[in-house]
Amino acid sequence: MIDKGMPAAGVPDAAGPAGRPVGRRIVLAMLGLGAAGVAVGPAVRSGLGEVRAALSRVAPAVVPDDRGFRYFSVVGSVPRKDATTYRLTVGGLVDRPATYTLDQLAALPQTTVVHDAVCTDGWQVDAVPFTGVLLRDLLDAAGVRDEGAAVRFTCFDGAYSESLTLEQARRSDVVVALRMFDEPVPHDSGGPVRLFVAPMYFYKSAKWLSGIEVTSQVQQGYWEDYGYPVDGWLPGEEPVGA
Ligand SMILES: Nc1nc2c(c(=O)[nH]1)N[C@H]1C(S)=C(S)[C@@H](COP(=O)(O)O)O[C@H]1N2
Ligand SMILES: [Mo]
Repeated sequence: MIDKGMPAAGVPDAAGPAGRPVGRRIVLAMLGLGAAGVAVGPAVRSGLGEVRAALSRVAPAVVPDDRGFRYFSVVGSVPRKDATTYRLTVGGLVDRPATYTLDQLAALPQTTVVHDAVCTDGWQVDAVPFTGVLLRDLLDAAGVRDEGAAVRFTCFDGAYSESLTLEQARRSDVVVALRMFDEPVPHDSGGPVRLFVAPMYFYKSAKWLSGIEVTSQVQQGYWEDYGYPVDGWLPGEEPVGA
């Protein structure tokens, strides 16, 4: 099932984290680790994990960092952005499109959301504090038009995308994060600005966030093109009646 020469359709940069192609042997080693995996229920792992496992050249970091995060990127290298070069645009179906610098985002009211970060691969980091601007504040500042029903996120890695319904986007636990554990979000963790959609699997939390676009309907994101659910609720988090 793995590495049967699957074309890299939708995988713009079929290379490992170091920019080198990930060979079959390494992929098998990773799958071995995945099979030994933990926490997430078997249904989730077989449903979602295998999708990603089949994309044999997209390699998550095998070794967790000291907090337990495993670096993930669908491209081999991501440009670094700082206070001088970083920009976040808010546009689409809004009355007042805007572009924010890092300093401008930092000057807005900041909210801390604490929640477990849970990857579908079977790892999680408990109670991660992410601090930043509530997504709904940026949407309100932009003035969502009546036709707006969803939000699409794009990233300066040039490849990843995600989306939420407007209702999900307006929740008080969805934050455009500038800080993590009360430090600036590091590059490897998606800094200087990443999304944190606390009640959903971590794939919904786009790293290296560069664009927020209000759309008329949900446009599925990167992993969703491979079968991941668009509504990526964590177990028990799905709103009643949703
Ligand atoms: N831009 C971008 N965002 C992304 C991803 C990615 O590959 N690119 N991977 C997602 C997945 S599947 C997970 S589990 C987390 C990983 O975050 P980390 O690298 O900080 O551990 O980021 C999510 N956001
Ligand atoms: Mo993930």
